[in-house]
Amino acid sequence: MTATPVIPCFFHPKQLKFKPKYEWAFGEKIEHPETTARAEGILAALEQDPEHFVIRRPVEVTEEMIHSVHDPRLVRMLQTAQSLRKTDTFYPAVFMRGMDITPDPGQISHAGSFCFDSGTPLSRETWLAARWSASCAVTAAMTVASGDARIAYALSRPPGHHATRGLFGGYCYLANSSLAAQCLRTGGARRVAVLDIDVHHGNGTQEVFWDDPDVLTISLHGSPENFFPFFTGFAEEIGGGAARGTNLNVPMPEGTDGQAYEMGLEQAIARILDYDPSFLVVAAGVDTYERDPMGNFGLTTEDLGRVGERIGALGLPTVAVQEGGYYTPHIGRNVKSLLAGLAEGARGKKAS
Ligand code: Q9C
Ligand code: ZN
Repeated sequence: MTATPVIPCFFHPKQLKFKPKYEWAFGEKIEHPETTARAEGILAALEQDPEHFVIRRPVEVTEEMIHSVHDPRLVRMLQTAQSLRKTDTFYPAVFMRGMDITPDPGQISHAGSFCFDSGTPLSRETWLAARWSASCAVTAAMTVASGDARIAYALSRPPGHHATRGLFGGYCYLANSSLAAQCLRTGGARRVAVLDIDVHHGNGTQEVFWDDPDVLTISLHGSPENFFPFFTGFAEEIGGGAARGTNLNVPMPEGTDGQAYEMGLEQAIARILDYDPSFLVVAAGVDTYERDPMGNFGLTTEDLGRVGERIGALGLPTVAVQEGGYYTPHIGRNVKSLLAGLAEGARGKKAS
């Protein structure tokens, strides 16, 4: 029996410099869910298993690469936040619209014009952490594109799939999974598929590639009828222009368990097989976990392994980018289960 190859996992300690303070939840001030403990929990679990995972430092992403996905004005706003005072956390609070206004990305008070969600704050460390988070995704993509690994993992934090071309939100500042996909495209890939298994709709990825027929975007998530981000993620959203049919949303009801999830996943798998991409990006949120504090699905650690195995069995060179998944003592083993599943599936060992 041959061992599965070691999975390179990218992470930079500077990603831990950003500590969003709190969030309002129905009038209650709660600790901000996007904690450093998430990343630390994942890192500790991976480090404990050197037979299967090796931690590496990412190469810093270029501004040119970031601009291949993002409006330079969003980048400028995140950089503006670097001048906040050390102890300040800035919550966008003015969301002016419908007037003849020109938001200034050099002015922190205009941050609401570059943001869609008041629960996603800025501090002087946001840009630093977001840049290294994106660097993990892009380095993982380069590692797979060059053939150095068949599967690579980016321990991206803060997450990215809610960030659009011009807006941050949903705890996301830079669109890490989109950047990974774009990186594979510029590396010469014919077609790339992004499969988003975070429990929330990947609205940012959907928007970035909405008109691009060369990137298939798929998201499985809690129905936006009653779940964040509310405005997007409906099945009717299929892509625009020449890209019609290259976006697939699979909204699922609250309480979806491993068995029900499998049916949605099979739909996604069938679409990917039909599209025949040369690379796969998995927007790997683990907030589908039954005890996730933000999620509303009921997947177990073992279910996550089976999901990984099914995706791995596609046999595609794969970049897994961490998205959501909030702190429980199980976050590390959940990510490990998903990644080990990917490797097992890729090896051709059948799910039991
Ligand atoms: N007070 C990701 O999983 N906030 N983002 C919900 C709760 C938004 C989650 C409001 C949740 C965003 C990457
Ligand atoms: Zn999520």
